[in-house]
Amino acid sequence: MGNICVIGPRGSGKTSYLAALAYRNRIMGKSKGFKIIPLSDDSRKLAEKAENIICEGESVEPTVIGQEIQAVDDLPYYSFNLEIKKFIFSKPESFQLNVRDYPGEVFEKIADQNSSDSVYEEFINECLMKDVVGCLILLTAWEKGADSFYSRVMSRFIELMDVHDRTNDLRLAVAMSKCERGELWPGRLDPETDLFGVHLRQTRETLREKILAPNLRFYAISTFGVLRRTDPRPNRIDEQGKSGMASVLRDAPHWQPYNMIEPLYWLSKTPKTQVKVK
Ligand SMILES: Nc1nc2c(ncn2[C@@H]2O[C@H](COP(=O)(O)OP(=O)(O)OP(=O)(O)O)[C@@H](O)[C@H]2O)c(=O)[nH]1
Ligand SMILES: [Mg+2]
Repeated sequence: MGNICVIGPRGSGKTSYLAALAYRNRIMGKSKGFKIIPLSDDSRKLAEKAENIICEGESVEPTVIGQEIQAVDDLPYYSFNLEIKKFIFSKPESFQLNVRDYPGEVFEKIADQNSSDSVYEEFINECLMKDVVGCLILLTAWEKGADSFYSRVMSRFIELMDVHDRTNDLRLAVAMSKCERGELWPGRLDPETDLFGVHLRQTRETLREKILAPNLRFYAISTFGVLRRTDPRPNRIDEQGKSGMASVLRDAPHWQPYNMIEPLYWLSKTPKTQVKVK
């Protein structure tokens, strides 16, 4: 059983990632050694919408705080059961994953010391509650300015972890999302060195400095993936969606997301407490 937070800036792919998790099982989950079963009403609804979200970009609308969403409880809350079979003859391991789909807006507010709206405060309190085992942090930008911004957000987030007494027992899986992008794809094999070390070095250092090594891992993930093992072109095209340009799958029958489960598996293995070493 694991409460996990998926957080990240606007447009970093959080809703798409969750939709893909909900949908994946229908097309290939079982054959790839894992099985995902949506448990809550919200996750069942997401599974139904997922095909349109992923394949047609229909309703990948930004998650925003507004009239319909005035409190964290108004945001969708997904529960899945994940069953993973690591080796052919091994017994499957099963764990429950509970996750809320937060808007990027609240993540971006972390850097702002004066932020004090109620949704933001509820978000921080919920994310850093003792029964949350870890956070999957999706970062996406690597152009000029992104590194220093992410680094500021992370630095403040770590201060907040400290205030909530979570510095030593909250795991952070920090992922570069949309890693099928040509410039990033070759770096996916060792993302800590070849993605974060190259494009988000300051962010990596801020995290390494303050988070215990056993509680920190870097990942590369892509909800869309590439066309084929032998054809590393992104399985993605940009189309006009309902609310502006949206990226959608290019070749749905060959959809092969990259590394979506690995960070969840690691987060779910969180030991309850870590020995304090610094
Ligand atoms: N290239 C690429 N685009 C993706 C991927 N995953 C999502 N996207 C696109 O990124 C855009 C934003 O995706 P969302 O899932 O809405 O992002 P979000 O993090 O939920 O955004 P907010 O709700 O605003 O915080 C959409 O156009 C998606 O189609 C991916 O793996 N690769
Ligand atoms: Mg969203």
